[in-house]
Amino acid sequence: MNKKGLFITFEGVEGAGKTTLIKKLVAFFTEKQRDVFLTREPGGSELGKKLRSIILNADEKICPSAELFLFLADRSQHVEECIKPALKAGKIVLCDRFIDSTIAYQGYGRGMDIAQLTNFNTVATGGLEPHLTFLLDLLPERGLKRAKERNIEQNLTIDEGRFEAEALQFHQKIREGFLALAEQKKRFFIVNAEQDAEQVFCIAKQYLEENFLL
Ligand code: Z5A
Repeated sequence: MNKKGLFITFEGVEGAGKTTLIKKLVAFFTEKQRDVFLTREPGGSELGKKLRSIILNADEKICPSAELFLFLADRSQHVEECIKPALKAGKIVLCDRFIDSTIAYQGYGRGMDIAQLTNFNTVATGGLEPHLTFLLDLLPERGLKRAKERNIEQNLTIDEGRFEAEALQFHQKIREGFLALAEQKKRFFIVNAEQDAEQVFCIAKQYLEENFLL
């Protein structure tokens, strides 16, 4: 791989193991002396941090279109302020959720028009697409259980519960949405997230080494 920026995104249902994989990849890239920029949506920029606390708060009454535009506002600022400069500086950008989450959650989950959402995404990103997207595929009931156990273990209060509060059927639609996207877009690589975290990391690492010449 040359020293041009590389943009990698991570998608999947809640609790699929994105954060866990990203942490392992940060260590892997750092060992290779590559400059990594770790970020997430929502909440990657300063404005985004404020938006995140509004968007994910289940007590805040937000209609589906307002929810969508909050995610898009977060993304617009994030791309301009954080992602584009990091790529320009030749960094490896690891982003926890990006455009595909909008299609899966607001499109497949909330039932909004996918073609329209795709156009909105293009406005928010200026057409920027990831080079690679890891889809951690897991049954939503498994992911939700993992996330719940993590919250108990780490004594985390659930003040970001807007989507956790949704029925299992909603989360099943999200998984279907991600799988449909992965069939359409070449940049996706699906990893079976049922495997233990180390195996998930080894598969992701091997794919990177084979396809991005690290
Ligand atoms: N959203 C949207 O609707 N539209 C949009 O455009 C965007 C987002 C960008 C953000 O949630 C929410 O916003 C998200 C979509 C919506 N809602 N949901 N649901 P978030 O950022 O707060 O959280 P999240 O993205 O859903 O992920 P998470 O709960 O943080 O999960 P994770 O990062 O994928 O998993 P983890 O923290 O790495 O792992 C969870 C636990 O499982 C933890 O205890 C790990 O130690 C354990 N784990 C991890 N991997 C494994 C394996 N392989 N085996 C066993 N246990 C494991």
